[in-house]
Amino acid sequence: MAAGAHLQEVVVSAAQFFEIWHHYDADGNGYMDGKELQQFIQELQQARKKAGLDLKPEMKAFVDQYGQSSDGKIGIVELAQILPTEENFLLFFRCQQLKSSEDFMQTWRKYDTDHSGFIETEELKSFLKDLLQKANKQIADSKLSEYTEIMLRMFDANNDGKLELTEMARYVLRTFTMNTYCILGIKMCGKEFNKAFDTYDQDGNGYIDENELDALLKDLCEKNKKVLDINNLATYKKNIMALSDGGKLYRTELALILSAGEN
Ligand SMILES: [Ca+2]
Ligand SMILES: [Ca+2]
Ligand SMILES: [Ca+2]
Ligand SMILES: [Ca+2]
Repeated sequence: MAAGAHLQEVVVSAAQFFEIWHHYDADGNGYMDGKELQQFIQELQQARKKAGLDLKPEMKAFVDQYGQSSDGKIGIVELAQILPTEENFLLFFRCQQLKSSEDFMQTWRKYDTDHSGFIETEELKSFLKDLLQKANKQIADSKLSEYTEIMLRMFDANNDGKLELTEMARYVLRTFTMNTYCILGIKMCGKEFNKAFDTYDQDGNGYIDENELDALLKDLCEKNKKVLDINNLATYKKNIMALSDGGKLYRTELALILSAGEN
């Protein structure tokens, strides 16, 4: 069945939700925007009509808000609120206790139990399990595995079967601006990163502080003029510092942001 047909469902299952998202975010940039969004709105209205279903109030509000404008931009979290999504699955999008970058980093550290720098399947599963438990929901282990699989596929932009910080942050962290994603898009190889870290940790105390970060970012902007704008330096700095541990960026932390890993 085509993804568009799922829009006729009274309840959209987790798997259908994933197909819908995947289909309408055609360019895979993490948003439904421009033509994608207009197509979605059109087909949503058609599908509900065809199935003899009214637009739910949240759908109607959404159509009213975005139907006429070409600059709308919908993330996965918003989509989950608009569609009649399977209740337990929807919960993952509702109980986002991650209000700040700091919360996010703490959660990340907690669930990356093997300190690999990635959230792998089992770690994601225990994260989702805890979320459900906090909401007093009991679900079968098989269902939890299904949700985990779907969440993983949904967030895993580079298809390596595990989540890196940036893949997760893109969806969960609303405070991240597009500007910051530009920074996150610049990855150095492991060697290059270590060299940069040693260079910019000027006092050699093992972490990059705010002033040292300033120097690092200036040089990064200089080297990547096409993607980074030196005028945004303060924003970049603010967003990266927000991920730090009390103003200190340790090697492993900064590596999550700037290093592409081994080699
Ligand atoms: Ca898109
Ligand atoms: Ca891990
Ligand atoms: Ca990945
Ligand atoms: Ca230092």
